[in-house]
Amino acid sequence: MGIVSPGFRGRGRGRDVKLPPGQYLTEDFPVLSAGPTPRVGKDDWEFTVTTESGREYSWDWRQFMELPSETPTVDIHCVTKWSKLGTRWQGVSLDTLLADVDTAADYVLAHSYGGYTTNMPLEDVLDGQAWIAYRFDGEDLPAEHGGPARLLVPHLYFWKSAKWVRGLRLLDQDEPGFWETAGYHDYGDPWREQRYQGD
Ligand SMILES: Nc1nc2c(c(=O)[nH]1)N[C@H]1C(S)=C(S)[C@@H](COP(=O)(O)O)O[C@H]1N2
Ligand SMILES: [Mo]
Repeated sequence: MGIVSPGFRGRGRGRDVKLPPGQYLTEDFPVLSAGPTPRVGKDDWEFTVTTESGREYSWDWRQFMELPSETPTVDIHCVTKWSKLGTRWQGVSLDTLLADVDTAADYVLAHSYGGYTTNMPLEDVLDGQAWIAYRFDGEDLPAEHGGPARLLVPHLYFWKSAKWVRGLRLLDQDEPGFWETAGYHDYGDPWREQRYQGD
């Protein structure tokens, strides 16, 4: 008899759990931050989209709360190998935020209060794939998990989901962010195990 008890692989509410290669399941919600947690009050919070021509679109918290929100339930995959299934969020779709933004850019660089950045193709944050999330599991998003609001891009490794997000820069040319500059993969698809440059 092995140390993996029968039925272990069947965990996760009866469905067959399919994880990206090299990942393991966790039930808790680890905190991974490269620096101190910025404390950004909702009164001071602002979210700005800057286009490739320098045009800016900004929302303060009150305006942001007036936008229609969605409640995605998604699986998240951290490059340190934990995955968490069925996480429940509330946030504003990037489709909503970018709907009236005049751009022909191909890339986006998300930037955060505290200085963190991360990049991805613009098409990866459109078509129902990304949100600015402000609630997790029915509660306001705690500061350690990125509150007041964070980017949520669950189909890419979780380092792309910038906590304390303050804006998006839309760019004609790809520009690597914090971890991408440090040797992590430019795109970061967990299903293709794109952890590091060259993967
Ligand atoms: N601003 C900011 N966003 C960040 C990070 C960070 O250090 N700073 N870490 C990233 C990494 S590596 C992961 S795995 C997730 C962790 O989110 P969590 O702490 O809510 O689990 O946030 C991502 N977003
Ligand atoms: Mo991570």
